[in-house]
Amino acid sequence: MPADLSPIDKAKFVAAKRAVEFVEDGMKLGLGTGSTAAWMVRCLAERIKEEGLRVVGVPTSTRTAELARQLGVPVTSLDDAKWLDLTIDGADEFDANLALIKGGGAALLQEKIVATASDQMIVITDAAKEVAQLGAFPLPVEIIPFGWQTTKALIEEMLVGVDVLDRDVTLRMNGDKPLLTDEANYIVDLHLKRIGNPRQLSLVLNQIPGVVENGLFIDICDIVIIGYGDGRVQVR
Ligand code: ABF
Repeated sequence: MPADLSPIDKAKFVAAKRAVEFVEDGMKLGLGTGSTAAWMVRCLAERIKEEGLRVVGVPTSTRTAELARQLGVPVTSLDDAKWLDLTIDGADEFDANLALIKGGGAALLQEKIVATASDQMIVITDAAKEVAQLGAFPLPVEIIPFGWQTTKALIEEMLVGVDVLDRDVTLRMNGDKPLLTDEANYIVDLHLKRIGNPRQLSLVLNQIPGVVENGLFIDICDIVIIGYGDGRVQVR
Protein backbone atom coordinates (compact mmCIF):
# COMPACT_ATOMS: atom_id res chain seq x y z
CA MET A 1 0.00 0.00 0.00
CA PRO A 2 1.39 3.43 -0.95
CA ALA A 3 2.77 5.32 2.03
CA ASP A 4 0.91 8.11 3.88
CA LEU A 5 -2.51 7.77 2.20
CA SER A 6 -5.35 9.77 3.73
CA PRO A 7 -8.04 7.54 5.32
CA ILE A 8 -10.38 8.09 2.33
CA ASP A 9 -7.64 7.27 -0.17
CA LYS A 10 -6.70 4.19 1.88
CA ALA A 11 -10.35 3.09 1.74
CA LYS A 12 -10.45 3.55 -2.03
CA PHE A 13 -7.08 1.81 -2.48
CA VAL A 14 -7.97 -1.30 -0.48
CA ALA A 15 -11.32 -1.65 -2.26
CA ALA A 16 -9.60 -1.29 -5.64
CA LYS A 17 -6.84 -3.77 -4.75
CA ARG A 18 -9.39 -6.35 -3.56
CA ALA A 19 -11.39 -5.96 -6.78
CA VAL A 20 -8.30 -6.52 -8.94
CA GLU A 21 -7.87 -9.91 -7.19
CA PHE A 22 -10.96 -11.02 -9.13
CA VAL A 23 -9.12 -10.43 -12.44
CA GLU A 24 -7.96 -13.62 -14.17
CA ASP A 25 -5.42 -14.07 -16.95
CA GLY A 26 -6.95 -13.52 -20.39
CA MET A 27 -9.88 -11.43 -19.18
CA LYS A 28 -11.42 -8.58 -21.14
CA LEU A 29 -12.17 -5.81 -18.64
CA GLY A 30 -14.25 -2.66 -18.40
CA LEU A 31 -12.17 0.06 -16.74
CA GLY A 32 -14.25 2.51 -14.72
CA THR A 33 -13.85 6.24 -14.17
CA GLY A 34 -13.25 8.29 -11.05
CA SER A 35 -10.67 8.39 -8.27
CA THR A 36 -11.46 4.91 -6.91
CA ALA A 37 -11.34 3.42 -10.40
CA ALA A 38 -7.99 5.15 -10.91
CA TRP A 39 -6.63 3.15 -7.96
CA MET A 40 -8.00 0.02 -9.68
CA VAL A 41 -6.07 0.84 -12.88
CA ARG A 42 -2.89 1.34 -10.82
CA CYS A 43 -3.35 -2.00 -9.01
CA LEU A 44 -4.08 -3.73 -12.32
CA ALA A 45 -0.93 -2.25 -13.85
CA GLU A 46 1.01 -3.60 -10.85
CA ARG A 47 -0.29 -7.15 -11.42
CA ILE A 48 0.51 -6.91 -15.14
CA LYS A 49 4.07 -5.84 -14.31
CA GLU A 50 4.62 -8.30 -11.43
CA GLU A 51 2.84 -11.39 -12.79
CA GLY A 52 2.76 -10.83 -16.56
CA LEU A 53 -1.05 -10.85 -16.34
CA ARG A 54 -2.45 -10.81 -19.91
CA VAL A 55 -5.61 -8.67 -19.94
CA VAL A 56 -7.09 -5.95 -22.09
CA GLY A 57 -9.25 -3.09 -20.88
CA VAL A 58 -12.03 -1.00 -22.38
CA PRO A 59 -11.83 2.46 -20.75
CA THR A 60 -15.05 4.31 -19.88
CA SER A 61 -13.58 7.78 -20.40
CA THR A 62 -10.68 9.52 -22.09
CA ARG A 63 -9.11 10.16 -18.67
CA THR A 64 -9.18 6.47 -17.79
CA ALA A 65 -7.79 5.64 -21.24
CA GLU A 66 -4.92 8.07 -20.69
CA LEU A 67 -4.14 6.67 -17.23
CA ALA A 68 -4.22 3.08 -18.52
CA ARG A 69 -1.87 3.91 -21.39
CA GLN A 70 0.51 5.77 -19.06
CA LEU A 71 0.68 2.73 -16.75
CA GLY A 72 1.04 0.10 -19.47
CA VAL A 73 -2.45 -1.42 -19.24
CA PRO A 74 -3.38 -2.65 -22.74
CA VAL A 75 -6.57 -0.97 -23.96
CA THR A 76 -9.00 -1.66 -26.79
CA SER A 77 -12.40 -0.48 -27.98
CA LEU A 78 -15.69 -2.05 -26.99
CA ASP A 79 -16.32 -2.69 -30.70
CA ASP A 80 -13.15 -4.78 -30.87
CA ALA A 81 -13.72 -6.49 -27.50
CA LYS A 82 -17.42 -7.11 -28.33
CA TRP A 83 -18.20 -8.49 -24.81
CA LEU A 84 -16.39 -8.21 -21.46
CA ASP A 85 -15.75 -10.63 -18.63
CA LEU A 86 -15.69 -8.05 -15.84
CA THR A 87 -16.16 -4.31 -15.33
CA ILE A 88 -14.76 -2.62 -12.23
CA ASP A 89 -16.03 0.91 -11.57
CA GLY A 90 -16.83 3.39 -8.85
CA ALA A 91 -20.17 4.87 -7.82
CA ASP A 92 -21.62 7.91 -6.13
CA GLU A 93 -24.25 6.05 -4.13
CA PHE A 94 -25.34 2.43 -3.63
CA ASP A 95 -28.26 0.91 -1.76
CA ALA A 96 -29.03 -2.51 -0.26
CA ASN A 97 -30.18 -3.81 -3.65
CA LEU A 98 -26.87 -2.70 -5.22
CA ALA A 99 -28.76 -0.09 -7.23
CA LEU A 100 -26.37 2.76 -7.96
CA ILE A 101 -26.21 6.42 -8.75
CA LYS A 102 -23.26 7.06 -11.04
CA GLY A 103 -22.16 9.93 -13.23
CA GLY A 104 -20.65 12.40 -10.81
CA GLY A 105 -17.66 12.12 -13.10
CA ALA A 106 -19.83 12.81 -16.20
CA ALA A 107 -18.88 9.41 -17.69
CA LEU A 108 -22.17 7.62 -17.03
CA LEU A 109 -23.01 6.87 -20.68
CA GLN A 110 -19.86 4.90 -21.53
CA GLU A 111 -19.87 3.44 -18.00
CA LYS A 112 -23.40 2.08 -18.38
CA ILE A 113 -22.76 0.73 -21.91
CA VAL A 114 -19.54 -1.00 -20.79
CA ALA A 115 -21.02 -2.35 -17.54
CA THR A 116 -24.04 -3.72 -19.41
CA ALA A 117 -21.73 -5.39 -21.95
CA SER A 118 -20.01 -7.35 -19.14
CA ASP A 119 -20.66 -10.75 -17.57
CA GLN A 120 -20.06 -9.22 -14.14
CA MET A 121 -19.80 -5.73 -12.61
CA ILE A 122 -17.90 -4.99 -9.41
CA VAL A 123 -18.35 -1.58 -7.79
CA ILE A 124 -15.51 -0.32 -5.64
CA THR A 125 -16.39 2.29 -3.10
CA ASP A 126 -16.11 3.61 0.44
CA ALA A 127 -18.65 3.37 3.24
CA ALA A 128 -19.79 6.98 2.82
CA LYS A 129 -21.47 6.01 -0.47
CA GLU A 130 -23.89 3.53 1.15
CA VAL A 131 -27.47 4.88 1.49
CA ALA A 132 -30.76 3.44 2.65
CA GLN A 133 -32.49 5.13 -0.29
CA LEU A 134 -30.90 6.64 -3.42
CA GLY A 135 -31.19 10.33 -4.13
CA ALA A 136 -29.13 12.39 -1.72
CA PHE A 137 -26.50 12.57 -4.48
CA PRO A 138 -27.85 14.59 -7.44
CA LEU A 139 -28.84 12.20 -10.24
CA PRO A 140 -26.85 12.95 -13.42
CA VAL A 141 -28.76 12.72 -16.72
CA GLU A 142 -26.98 13.01 -20.08
CA ILE A 143 -28.91 15.03 -22.69
CA ILE A 144 -28.06 16.22 -26.19
CA PRO A 145 -27.32 19.96 -26.57
CA PHE A 146 -30.01 20.43 -29.23
CA GLY A 147 -33.07 21.94 -27.50
CA TRP A 148 -31.58 21.29 -24.07
CA GLN A 149 -33.82 23.85 -22.35
CA THR A 150 -36.89 22.07 -23.70
CA THR A 151 -35.51 18.73 -22.56
CA LYS A 152 -34.80 20.19 -19.11
CA ALA A 153 -38.39 21.54 -18.94
CA LEU A 154 -39.80 18.14 -19.96
CA ILE A 155 -37.75 16.46 -17.21
CA GLU A 156 -39.04 18.98 -14.65
CA GLU A 157 -42.62 18.36 -15.81
CA MET A 158 -42.17 14.59 -15.59
CA LEU A 159 -40.76 14.86 -12.07
CA VAL A 160 -44.08 16.28 -10.83
CA GLY A 161 -45.60 12.82 -11.23
CA VAL A 162 -42.95 10.62 -9.59
CA ASP A 163 -42.10 9.81 -5.99
CA VAL A 164 -39.20 12.14 -5.15
CA LEU A 165 -38.63 14.64 -2.31
CA ASP A 166 -37.37 17.59 -4.37
CA ARG A 167 -37.44 18.53 -8.05
CA ASP A 168 -34.58 20.95 -8.72
CA VAL A 169 -32.82 20.39 -12.10
CA THR A 170 -29.55 22.17 -12.90
CA LEU A 171 -27.33 22.23 -15.98
CA ARG A 172 -23.82 21.12 -15.02
CA MET A 173 -21.36 23.86 -15.88
CA ASN A 174 -17.63 23.92 -16.55
CA GLY A 175 -16.77 27.51 -15.69
CA ASP A 176 -19.13 29.74 -17.62
CA LYS A 177 -19.99 27.09 -20.25
CA PRO A 178 -22.01 23.85 -20.04
CA LEU A 179 -19.80 20.88 -19.18
CA LEU A 180 -19.35 18.59 -22.20
CA THR A 181 -19.17 14.81 -21.85
CA ASP A 182 -16.80 12.66 -23.97
CA GLU A 183 -19.69 12.52 -26.47
CA ALA A 184 -20.01 16.33 -26.40
CA ASN A 185 -23.38 16.07 -24.66
CA TYR A 186 -24.63 18.03 -21.64
CA ILE A 187 -25.33 16.77 -18.11
CA VAL A 188 -28.27 17.96 -16.02
CA ASP A 189 -28.23 17.08 -12.33
CA LEU A 190 -31.53 16.19 -10.68
CA HIS A 191 -31.51 17.26 -7.01
CA LEU A 192 -34.20 14.89 -5.79
CA LYS A 193 -33.06 14.22 -2.20
CA ARG A 194 -34.87 10.86 -2.17
CA ILE A 195 -35.89 8.59 -5.04
CA GLY A 196 -38.88 6.45 -4.06
CA ASN A 197 -38.80 4.20 -7.14
CA PRO A 198 -35.44 4.24 -8.97
CA ARG A 199 -36.50 1.66 -11.57
CA GLN A 200 -39.61 3.65 -12.54
CA LEU A 201 -37.69 6.94 -12.65
CA SER A 202 -34.98 5.45 -14.87
CA LEU A 203 -37.53 4.12 -17.35
CA VAL A 204 -39.53 7.37 -17.48
CA LEU A 205 -36.42 9.55 -17.86
CA ASN A 206 -35.19 7.63 -20.88
CA GLN A 207 -38.53 8.07 -22.65
CA ILE A 208 -38.01 11.83 -22.85
CA PRO A 209 -36.76 12.94 -26.30
CA GLY A 210 -33.32 14.52 -25.87
CA VAL A 211 -32.39 12.34 -22.91
CA VAL A 212 -29.51 10.02 -23.82
CA GLU A 213 -29.05 8.11 -20.55
CA ASN A 214 -29.34 8.53 -16.78
CA GLY A 215 -27.06 7.67 -13.86
CA LEU A 216 -29.35 5.07 -12.24
CA PHE A 217 -27.73 1.61 -12.55
CA ILE A 218 -30.44 -0.93 -11.72
CA ASP A 219 -29.73 -4.69 -11.77
CA ILE A 220 -26.27 -4.08 -13.25
CA CYS A 221 -23.97 -4.28 -10.23
CA ASP A 222 -23.21 -7.83 -9.01
CA ILE A 223 -20.71 -7.20 -6.21
CA VAL A 224 -19.88 -4.13 -4.16
CA ILE A 225 -16.51 -3.89 -2.40
CA ILE A 226 -16.39 -1.37 0.41
CA GLY A 227 -13.06 -0.06 1.64
CA TYR A 228 -12.50 1.51 5.07
CA GLY A 229 -9.97 4.06 6.27
CA ASP A 230 -8.42 1.51 8.67
CA GLY A 231 -7.58 -0.80 5.75
CA ARG A 232 -10.54 -3.19 6.19
CA VAL A 233 -12.46 -4.39 3.11
CA GLN A 234 -15.99 -5.77 2.89
CA VAL A 235 -17.21 -7.75 -0.15
CA ARG A 236 -20.99 -7.99 -0.62
C1 ABF B 1 -17.49 7.02 -11.64
O1 ABF B 1 -17.01 6.98 -10.36
C2 ABF B 1 -18.68 7.90 -11.65
O2 ABF B 1 -19.81 7.35 -12.21
C3 ABF B 1 -18.88 8.19 -10.26
O3 ABF B 1 -19.41 9.46 -10.21
C4 ABF B 1 -17.51 8.14 -9.76
C5 ABF B 1 -17.23 8.05 -8.32
O4 ABF B 1 -16.01 8.70 -8.22
P1 ABF B 1 -15.00 8.49 -7.04
O5 ABF B 1 -14.55 7.08 -7.13
O6 ABF B 1 -13.95 9.48 -7.36
O7 ABF B 1 -15.77 8.78 -5.78
O8 ABF B 1 -17.82 5.76 -12.00
